[in-house]
Amino acid sequence: MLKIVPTSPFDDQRPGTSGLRKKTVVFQKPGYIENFVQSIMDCLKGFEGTTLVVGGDGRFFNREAIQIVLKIAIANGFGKILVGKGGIVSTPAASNLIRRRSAFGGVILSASHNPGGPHGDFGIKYNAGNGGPAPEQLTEAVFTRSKSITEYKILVAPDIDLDVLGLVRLGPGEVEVIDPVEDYAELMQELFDFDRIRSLFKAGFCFRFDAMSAVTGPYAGRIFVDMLGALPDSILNGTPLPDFGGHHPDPNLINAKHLFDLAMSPGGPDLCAASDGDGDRNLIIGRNQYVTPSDSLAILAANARLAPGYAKGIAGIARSMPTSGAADRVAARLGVHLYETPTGWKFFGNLLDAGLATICGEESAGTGSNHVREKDGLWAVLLWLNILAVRGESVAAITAKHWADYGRNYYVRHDYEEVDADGANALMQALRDALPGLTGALAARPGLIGADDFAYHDPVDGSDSEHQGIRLHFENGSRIVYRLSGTGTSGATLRVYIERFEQDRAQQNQETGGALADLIVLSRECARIAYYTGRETPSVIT
Ligand code: VG1
Ligand code: CO
Repeated sequence: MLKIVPTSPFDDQRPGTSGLRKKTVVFQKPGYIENFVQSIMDCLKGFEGTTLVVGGDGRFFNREAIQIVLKIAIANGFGKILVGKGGIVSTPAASNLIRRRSAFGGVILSASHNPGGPHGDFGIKYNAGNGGPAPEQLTEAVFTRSKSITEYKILVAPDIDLDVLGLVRLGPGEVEVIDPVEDYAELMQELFDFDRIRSLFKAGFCFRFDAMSAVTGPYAGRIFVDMLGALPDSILNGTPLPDFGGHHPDPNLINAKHLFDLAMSPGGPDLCAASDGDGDRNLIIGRNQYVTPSDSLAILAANARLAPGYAKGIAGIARSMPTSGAADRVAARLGVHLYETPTGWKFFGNLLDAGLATICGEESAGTGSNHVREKDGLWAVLLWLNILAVRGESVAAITAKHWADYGRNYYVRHDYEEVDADGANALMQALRDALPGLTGALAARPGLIGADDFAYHDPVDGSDSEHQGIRLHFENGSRIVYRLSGTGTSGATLRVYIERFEQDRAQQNQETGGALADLIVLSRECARIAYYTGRETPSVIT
């Protein structure tokens, strides 16, 4: 039975960098998620009778939200829904399912690396038929629609049992509960040399992967242990839990400090890795060697040919603007184009679809390729394993050789989290006002040779995105970048990205904080951070 429910619009459903993210309690407000899902349906065209992929990262409210999505999607005319068993599908696996199964699109329930639980965050996003996040025009249309919506359509039907594989009818449509790992594991087998990685493990290579009690546990167990022969105790926190075991599923050096300590300990594992809530981020730490995401992108791109899926070479590299310039020199060496895009994976989609780029990455622990249209945590770990297996060298040796060859970009990100939104906006405005002619707090700064507000012109669809971050350019390629986060759920978060290039091999072994000390002081002074935010120091350093 179909029910049309009168509803009133919500005015706070503006999707950010990657979908709509709010406190879980906001999503639990009567009609909130229904409004947003119906708004998505109202903005899509021509989906009658087609297939939709649905799944999430297993966080609190995931199962309830999925039942609502299934009933609204079929009430609106979708013919079939593929949903992961237990409501589980990682973000990259959802992207793959949309593509492989020729679905019209997908709905992913996740707030990614944000904490979950009743007091944590929840999120939802729509991915299009290419498997990638909805383009800005669509997310804007959905937001506009959510402000004027007056009713939603939903089936009146019992809930689907998400724990039983197979096909069941739901109203006029059908739902297939599928194994969320199978298609993804097949794709990984096509891209990487599983035989060589298997030999690596057989030879005693010591590996730890922390799934952070989030979505990647089932994927890691199947691929690393069952298929590649890693020891079962290689996987830490491998069972998805609604509250992620009370941990923060963001694989950075603070939340995964135990991995860092393990990798730095005498006789520690050869490779420690982790992924985030929805499986699209990656953390890579070799024995005695942390690899920054920016360096990881550069090293993976430089060595991609060692994996069967990239043996013919890569067409181009894309990185988000705040990501360090390390990949730029790899692109130059390979003779391929380097694309610099705004933050957020959606900007890579057009480049990948058009075949202009093959490998993409962001400083925020996101790396991926044209195999799907999302960043992909396990993919990055598998590509590292493939490279390590073929080169037979340690992570530290590969990284040191890379720096010696290409130069090193010292890099750090400072986050000032949950600051007052008005203060953060005023800080950005003051910087913008000072850009022409380098006036105000930008006047007479040593080494500052220029500044701009990053704007991107999409070479594929011709769209323009402005105000994507303030860049201060210093001599020798050093940079300070400022932008406000689009994924936070309370107050504002100011992100400051600091980078210095070092070609001299003798100078490549400094401690990052020391190597960047002068620029760090400048980053605070140029933006008058303490004045606008009341914070002397950042809350998170990655
Ligand atoms: C952050 C990162 C950005 C990433 C986004 C989504 O956005 O900086 O690089 O694409 O999260 O990642 P922001 O606007 O807060 O800086 V995820 O793992 O949430 O899909
Ligand atoms: Co994520």
